[in-house]
Amino acid sequence: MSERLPANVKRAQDPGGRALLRLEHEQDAAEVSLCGAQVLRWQHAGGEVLWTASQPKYAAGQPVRGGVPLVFPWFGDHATDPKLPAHGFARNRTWTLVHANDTPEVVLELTDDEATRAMWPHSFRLRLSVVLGAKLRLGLTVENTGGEPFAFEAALHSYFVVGDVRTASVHGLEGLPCTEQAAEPEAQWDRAQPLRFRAETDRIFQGVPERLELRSPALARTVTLLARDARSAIVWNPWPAKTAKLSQMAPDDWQRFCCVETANVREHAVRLGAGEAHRLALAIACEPA
Ligand code: TA6
Repeated sequence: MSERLPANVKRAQDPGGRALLRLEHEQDAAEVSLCGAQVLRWQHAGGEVLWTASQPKYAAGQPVRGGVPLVFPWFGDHATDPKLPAHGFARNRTWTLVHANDTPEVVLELTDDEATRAMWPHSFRLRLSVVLGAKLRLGLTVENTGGEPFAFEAALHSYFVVGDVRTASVHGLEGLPCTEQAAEPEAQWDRAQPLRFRAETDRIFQGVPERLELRSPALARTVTLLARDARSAIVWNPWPAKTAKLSQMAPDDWQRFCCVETANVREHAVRLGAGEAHRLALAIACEPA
């Protein structure tokens, strides 16, 4: 898209010189990288809502650790080929701006090419809509543009600033079936209670409600996630031991964030017939607690 942008959508560059789009609304701003259609920042009511690692790498073909990396078409490690990128390839590819308006909204697009088909033999069109207003609204549309059905996993892998993860809590997942993937998790926890962080946490919840809350007493802040057509949620904090093995992280970074991811994974992978489409939507609100 080469035509002029609305006044509240500006082309800019991130610290690594990669192209990004800056959306402005009243005193708020959001930044979206064309690399991976990754929302990098959301400044709201004078504060940053999305977390970024202390040693971020803004390099071509890889996600910054933070913001909202997109997971597609598989979640986690590839089921059979360890050489393929974790969390799929969508977050590593350069997307194209196909629409912008003065809401403000931007729509970025990624379609299959030889490189993606070598990793995943299907034709697809992804579109990510980002709308900035009182809330930050994301919509990920997946279209099967080929002649054969396919199944995919997808997630909005959102990193949130929490101040001190040891006093944060996630509400709305109580009593749901979940799988803990952490290497050194909490020995046991009361599933009837809101999720608290007391050890490495890497839990996949299924059959999740549309509304989840992340409460951060250290910031006197509540983030509300209102999702549509997302049946999974993943809650993640690496705790110190795993943090030491992760890229872009300072040793104490684990204390200041958690991920609450809006997804369709594992048994809730989405199946699309030829020509069918699916839209995963998320509205993020951030208010004083
Ligand atoms: O969503 C949780 C998770 O799958 C963790 O296991 C951890 O690997 C995290 O994603 C970050 O993955 P990344 O590939 O971005 O380092």
